Amino acid sequence: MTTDLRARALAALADQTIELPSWAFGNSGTRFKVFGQPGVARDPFEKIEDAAQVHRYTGAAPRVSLHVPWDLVDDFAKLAAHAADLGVSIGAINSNLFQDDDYRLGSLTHPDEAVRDKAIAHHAQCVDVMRATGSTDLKLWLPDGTNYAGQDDLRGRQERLADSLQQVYALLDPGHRLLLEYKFYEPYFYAMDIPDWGTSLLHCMALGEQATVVLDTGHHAPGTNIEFIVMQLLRVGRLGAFDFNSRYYGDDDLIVGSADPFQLFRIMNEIVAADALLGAGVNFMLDQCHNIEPKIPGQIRSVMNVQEATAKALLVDREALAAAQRSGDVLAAHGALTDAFSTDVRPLLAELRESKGLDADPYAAYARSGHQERIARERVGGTQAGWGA
Ligand code: RM4
Ligand code: MN
Repeated sequence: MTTDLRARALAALADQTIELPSWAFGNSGTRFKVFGQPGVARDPFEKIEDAAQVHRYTGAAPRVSLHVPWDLVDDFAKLAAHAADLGVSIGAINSNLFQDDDYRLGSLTHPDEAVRDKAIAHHAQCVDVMRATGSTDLKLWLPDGTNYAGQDDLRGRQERLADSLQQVYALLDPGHRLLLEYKFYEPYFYAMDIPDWGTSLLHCMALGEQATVVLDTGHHAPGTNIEFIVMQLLRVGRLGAFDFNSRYYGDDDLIVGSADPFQLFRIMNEIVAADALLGAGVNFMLDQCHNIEPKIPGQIRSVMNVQEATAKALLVDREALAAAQRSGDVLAAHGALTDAFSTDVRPLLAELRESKGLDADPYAAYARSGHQERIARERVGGTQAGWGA
């Protein structure tokens, strides 16, 4: 790698940030079993303490997304101050439309206006949380859908959704954004109401400039070319955020970069090619669950994986790539990517961390710190956090 490319990569990596999900620090599992783990956070304050540990060792994770009502507290200003004391801040506020009996047939798409109103009012509550915590992003994953052909009118549901979203959008302050997520299946299996990026984008475009698409890497059919979607959303300035995770089958929510590091590299390559790593309004978030592995180390590993993929994307020789593309040299063009992907960027990242006064290996440094043993010892009594409201 040239010294120039290396220096530019280091500078970009120094400013890259990754947002952590509060729910990664609570207990989670599958529909078969939720395993408890010693030392798991019991309330949102402890979740933020855990997230702050990830930031302390990586220096790259200064924000925490909250989920409402899971993270409801009496005093959100106090929670934000607690975060600030620990060197982090509150990121996106996630609404929850998937755990209320009233939403069996839908929330923002429900045939009954009273239920739709309730789902809209929930977003007013989330916007209040944004105001109290200084968050700028309202993140909406719509779990609505149908299980059987004919169960409801597909088009009617879209019209009701458009109307509900407009009411949610109207709640936002000028500096706020609406991040609209899509998912191709689950919890419904015939038709989801926002199954894909196209549907999400259409709704965002109808709403206005403050609405952008969230791409959760686990929310596509197997084999989908995700980097193509990244490129397309960047082209039209509507990629608001990622929910990063890995999948082998469905929405597995495994550690980002664990299943297919080359895919993560290809995604970050589109980001770097479009100069969208910094200052382009793309919020790089994690949406993961650590069902069997310890949570803080799981998040540290995830941040490191995103940094590695980013570093490799920054090392692509873009001049050589463009020249090969222009001359139709298929293998040289592909080689420009695979050369960068094959580079061991761990020494570069170690250098970056040391220049920030951090340990070269955040994962090992956290393990040595004794923190995991301390929380296991100290956090006794109370109820561990999980997917309950
Ligand atoms: C959903 C979706 C949302 C996340 C919840 C926990 O599948 O990915 O982003 O808030 O899970
Ligand atoms: Mn998600």
